[in-house]
Amino acid sequence: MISPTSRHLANLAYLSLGSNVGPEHYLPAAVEKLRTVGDILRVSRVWQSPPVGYVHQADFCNAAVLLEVDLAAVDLKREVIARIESDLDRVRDPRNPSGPRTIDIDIALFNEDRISVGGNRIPDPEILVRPFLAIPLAELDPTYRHPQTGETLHAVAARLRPQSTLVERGDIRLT
Ligand code: PH2
Ligand code: MG
Ligand code: MG
Repeated sequence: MISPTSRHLANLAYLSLGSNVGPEHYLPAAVEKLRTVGDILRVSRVWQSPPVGYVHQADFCNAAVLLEVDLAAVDLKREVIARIESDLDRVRDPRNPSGPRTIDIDIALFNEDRISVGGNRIPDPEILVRPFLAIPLAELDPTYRHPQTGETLHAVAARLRPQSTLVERGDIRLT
């Protein structure tokens, strides 16, 4: 249930999107669904890179969306994102939680909050080490300062870019 106290908040959710099954379809479809939830203020370009972690799967396409919502982070995750992921054919394999997915939507940053939602930390600690997270997020707001390190997203992305193999997928447009 969506908690009533969260209704009148204007929150900024910085979402990281990933797909390695039908990304040409599922990334734009996810943005269309997010439009019904709040105001989309910015969207990044789409970037392709090899899978990190479980490597025996297709390359990922990653992007980021800045969404203004009247929801607490926990409700955004549990009610809205979970529903959108399942509407978009996300199937979870309990034996391989890092396996292929049509769509993955993670709350990477939420205002300047430092919180935990369903076992996931916000800010997502991986922002500081994964180009596929930092580079799209920096396109949303390069001046945003990481709540724990004070580093701007622009600086994080610039630091990670030399070691990254991201290739722009200009054929997938989210705007
Ligand atoms: N997501 C994962 C595991 N590995 N690799 C890339 N390149 N992009 C992702 O979004 C990604 C991944 C689990 O969420
Ligand atoms: Mg993820
Ligand atoms: Mg996820």
